[in-house]
Amino acid sequence: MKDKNLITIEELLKNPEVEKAASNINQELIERRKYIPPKCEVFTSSYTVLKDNDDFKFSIDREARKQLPDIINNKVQSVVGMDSPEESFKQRYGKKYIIGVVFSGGPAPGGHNVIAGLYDAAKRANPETRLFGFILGPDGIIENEAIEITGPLVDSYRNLGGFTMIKTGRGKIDTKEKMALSKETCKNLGLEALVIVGGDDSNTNAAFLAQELIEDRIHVIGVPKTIDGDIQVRDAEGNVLCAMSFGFHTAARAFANAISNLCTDSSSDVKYWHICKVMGRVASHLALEVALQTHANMTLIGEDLSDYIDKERIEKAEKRGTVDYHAYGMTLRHLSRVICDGIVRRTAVGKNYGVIVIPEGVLEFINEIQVFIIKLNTIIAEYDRTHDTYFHADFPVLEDKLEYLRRLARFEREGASFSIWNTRDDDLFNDIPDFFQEGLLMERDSHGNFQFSQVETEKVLMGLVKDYLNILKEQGTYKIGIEKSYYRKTLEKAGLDPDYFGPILFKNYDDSEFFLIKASIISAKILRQELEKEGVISKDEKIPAPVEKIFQKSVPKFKTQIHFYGYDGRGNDPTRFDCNYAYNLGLTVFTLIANGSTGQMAAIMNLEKDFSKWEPIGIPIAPLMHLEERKGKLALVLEKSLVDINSASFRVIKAFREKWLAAAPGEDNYRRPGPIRFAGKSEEDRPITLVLNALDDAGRSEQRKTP
Ligand code: FBP
Repeated sequence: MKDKNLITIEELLKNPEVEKAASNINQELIERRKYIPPKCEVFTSSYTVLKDNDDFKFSIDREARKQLPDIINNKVQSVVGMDSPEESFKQRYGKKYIIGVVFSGGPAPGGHNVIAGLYDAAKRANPETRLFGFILGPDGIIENEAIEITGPLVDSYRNLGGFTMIKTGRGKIDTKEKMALSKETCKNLGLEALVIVGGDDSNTNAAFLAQELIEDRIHVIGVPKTIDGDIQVRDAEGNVLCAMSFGFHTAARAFANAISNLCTDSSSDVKYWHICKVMGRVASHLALEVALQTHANMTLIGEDLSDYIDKERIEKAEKRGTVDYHAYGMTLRHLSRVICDGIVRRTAVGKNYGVIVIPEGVLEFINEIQVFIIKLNTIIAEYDRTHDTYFHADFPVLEDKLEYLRRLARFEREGASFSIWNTRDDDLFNDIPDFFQEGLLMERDSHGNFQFSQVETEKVLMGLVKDYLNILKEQGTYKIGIEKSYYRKTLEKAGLDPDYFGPILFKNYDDSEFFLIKASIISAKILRQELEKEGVISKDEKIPAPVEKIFQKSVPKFKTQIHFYGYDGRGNDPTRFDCNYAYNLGLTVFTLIANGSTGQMAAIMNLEKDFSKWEPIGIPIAPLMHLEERKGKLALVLEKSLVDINSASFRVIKAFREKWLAAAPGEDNYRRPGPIRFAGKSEEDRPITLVLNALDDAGRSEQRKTP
């Protein structure tokens, strides 16, 4: 029925409240755009120069020396402020530059501020300087798709998340043809410098481009970005040059806020286990930071699992006089047992709920899966190479791919050809669920990396957990603990004596706060038999209602809610830490360009300290490169930094594991990081991992000082 008193749509749309709601501009956006990040002390000088810093040494790979001869001897460069340099320097610094910038790989909060910092520094040195942004990542360079980055464009993206301004892509300039096209683009635009904002693979690419473009005097500068936090640079002596890439803090804080909310919900509703997969393609840095931020009940750290040694198995094998190679590293099955153990222990004290954090890349650290990944990477790359075609195009559906693998195993068995895929591999592979087979056979990214974000890791793991919990339930060891006071109240209310029934029902009818029904009583039928045996009831009598109620209450249901935290946090607006960090990286980039550097990566040292101690530097990329297997071949790449299980941050979460599991009567120990707060003073100003790991570094440098 139409209500005559309703305001007309025309009037409604003119209402200021409606206009406000329909506008894309809200107060948060206005505040963010207005914010001017502080500059590191050196950038307040009129000019910034670079000084080679010989304190840092690298152990250089022979292949890197061969392939990157013109940039391999680059040094770490410190940025120094200067107000009145020589006239020739002033001329070079203040000349009109044409600079290109590109985002490469996954978005990371803070990227727009790198551009803003670079833009501000470049325009300050010479307002005539022009900045071009390549669209959709490295493909934009290859195809010469660029836009000019203007003041209003920069202003509209200051302190905002994403890489929306010029987009990004995972393209790679990895062939002679692509390299030639990229060179042509740079020359056509008259670029003096190209800035690549990317992860380990993109900075690897930056080094090769720097080498290639040196003869054309086009300088290439890298900027370390990735939410994964796996670009951490140390010199040969372990001195930290880059402790963390920008974007990590924001993503971790966004994930932590959402996961902390689940901790709150879960401990209120007390019926769900929330399984939270968090991004980080391989390294578990994000999961580690989330653990520190939230104190979730269980957090798996991939690097810890691969380091696992089953001492019991080793001892047993030693007694037999043999070696048990399966005792090294954790298997998927064993991992599911570890998770079940935590679940069963919490449930025994009445907490059949909780939050489990699983790093996206956890499977990389599980022996048997890693073997599959490596073998399949090699098989796919080998196929593409020898057939000069494309495996995924030739075998579009799973069944075709499996048939190809079966063929390889058969050839191997019949001795027709040598293959790394044998019958045992094939049998094991056929034992895993379809969706997981599909995941493992999925297309690799342009850098040859396995795309963990596309695999339902949590589904694989939780499938095993569910199966094992069912077994434990049948064995009577997975039970909900019954609170003593609740038990007594329930029986007394019905006029039954709790002390009479207690020893019949429970295996621990003593001083415990939570009682556990005996393992043998796994059904109402067995309960009735038990009561009959004890002479409590006769054959025709019913189980007393309060006793049945207590039994039913002890039967657990394992209910899960699955979540994936990745793209959401990656798209979050940056924390103040990332805003300031990325902006100063942009300022550093301009210093590197204006001082004629190439093959360097902009970085800031002392990020864990107060802002006044931040030190902008240039890090040489080539000396950091080493050989790694990619697409079945050895390739020079920047090494990914994994979680160090001896680091302070890991040792801290290990020390608190039991406390945060909270498998004891009483409250959980959750921490509430809250949402990212751009304004106000209550926001944590830097990642906790960064601060904790620096405690180790402070210790190490003290040790170095002591003779
Ligand atoms: P970068 O290393 O390029 O920064 O990307 C990291 C990441 O966000 C990973 O955490 C994740 O595994 C992957 O990207 C997802 O890739 P895609 O965006 O292609 O789905």
